Amino acid sequence: MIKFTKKRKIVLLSASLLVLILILLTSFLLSNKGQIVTIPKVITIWSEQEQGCTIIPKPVDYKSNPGNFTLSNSSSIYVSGNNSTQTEEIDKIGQYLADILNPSTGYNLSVVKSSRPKVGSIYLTTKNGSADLGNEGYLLDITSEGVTLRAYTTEGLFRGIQSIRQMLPADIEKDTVIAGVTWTMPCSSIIDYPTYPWRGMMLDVARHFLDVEDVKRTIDLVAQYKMNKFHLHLTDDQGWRIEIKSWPDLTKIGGSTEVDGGDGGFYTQEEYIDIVNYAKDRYITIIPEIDMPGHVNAALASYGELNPDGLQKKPYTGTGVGISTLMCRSETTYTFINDVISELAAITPGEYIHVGGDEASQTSAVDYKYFVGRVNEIVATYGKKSIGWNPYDNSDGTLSDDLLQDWRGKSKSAQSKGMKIIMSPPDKAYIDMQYDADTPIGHNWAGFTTTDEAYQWDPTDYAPEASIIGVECALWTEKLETMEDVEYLAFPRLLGHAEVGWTPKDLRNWDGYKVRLQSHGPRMENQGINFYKDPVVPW
Ligand code: TNX
Repeated sequence: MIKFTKKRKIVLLSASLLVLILILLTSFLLSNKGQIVTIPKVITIWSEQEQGCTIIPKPVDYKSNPGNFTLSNSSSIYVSGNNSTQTEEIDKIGQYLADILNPSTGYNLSVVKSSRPKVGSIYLTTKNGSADLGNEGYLLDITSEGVTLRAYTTEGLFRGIQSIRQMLPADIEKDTVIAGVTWTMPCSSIIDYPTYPWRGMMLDVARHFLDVEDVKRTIDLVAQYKMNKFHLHLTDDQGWRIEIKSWPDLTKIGGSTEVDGGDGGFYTQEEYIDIVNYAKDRYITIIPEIDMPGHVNAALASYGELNPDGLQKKPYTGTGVGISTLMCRSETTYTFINDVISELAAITPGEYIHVGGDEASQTSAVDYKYFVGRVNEIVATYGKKSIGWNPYDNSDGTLSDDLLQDWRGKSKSAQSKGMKIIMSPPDKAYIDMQYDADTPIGHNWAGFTTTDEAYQWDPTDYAPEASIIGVECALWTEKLETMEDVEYLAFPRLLGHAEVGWTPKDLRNWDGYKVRLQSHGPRMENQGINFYKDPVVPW
């Protein structure tokens, strides 16, 4: 047996300790490689042409490096959070990504819960994700060895996987196996986070009804451009589309028709919950809207007691606006609203309920202000905050933590109350406007809106930056009926609105954007999107 002197023992012990420390340090550094990044506070202007980036919305920072990463049949998607609940959440995001990548590659990429990704894999993690990234920011590092997506929250990872998918060849968006494609992504490092926390689309399902499947498809389509709010305009003169169990005729009568007298339709509460959950899995909040005190003929047609003469109105299938009002001084009206809001709030996890408030030309100004105050009290009773279209902000009942959805611009009341504003200027963001005189579908009361016009605007053109919470494009459906029509009007303009909400103003310019948009043509085609090939883009 070898005997050590005391001195030798100490030397040996310190040497092993040193080796241990070295091993621990190297493995720590290795497991964290690529994460020592300072999030820039000052935006550096970079050009997509120089860097070869085609992502929409344009990331805050993008550096291209030599080489490519290639996805292969032996790649996996590794997922790891800071605790087991988070890892489960990231597992679902990994699965969402696998479901996009597997059909076209023909691979069977599996999701592995581990923080030790094998070479050649994609790694999604919140470990060491800096809080400076905010809830939706992410870091994406692509080397020939692997792809690392890091974020502070799981939401940031969901936004980040949209960039991963856009960096793969456009064929990735097909739903059948495409042979002969090398599935590469350019080596690069991306630092990205949104400018505004509210980036949404509104869909009017009242003028023409769209079923659950159409709504889900639209949610999927907008999720890929990192939008996070989906606003459902659920009621209007022509239709009531959400089941209210205590007032069943709202859907039985009010939901039975639509513009031009079609069959209409409505969502049961179970279907609505299904939509809410579907959106939630895509980190999108549903914003339900009950439009009042105007735009209520469908309710007036369903219940006589909501009318001054006690008689039900006739269903309305025209396209006029400003034709109806609730009785603002009748307690029956507030009992009705209380029941509607209480049922809707119970199935709406988001913090906001939109209460409309637009074009109430049958309501006197005094009654309108009184009405908004009463409605806001009801909304608050159920733990929600309200949103309204102008002139909703003019009422004393509108409070600083309510939101104005601004379709007028330069709203003084909202600003003086310190309310935040969702910007929806009709000549830019009403995507039911015709593109030009030759395009067959849409309104043109706010003018024609070509794809470049829909892109070249900024919310700060209408209000100071501090008042703005974000951007929403609105698709009203008086003039459209089918999902094909929805896609034709929304695409490609919606991509521009997604970028206006996400990308800093100083990084945006039409010349760079139109080239990126062009490269999205095949992606939209592969998803079967019926988009308008606006001649302003070199498709
Ligand atoms: C205005 S602006 C409306 C809607 C119409 C739309 C058609 C606003 C809040 N309301 O009632 O559907 O124009 O473009």
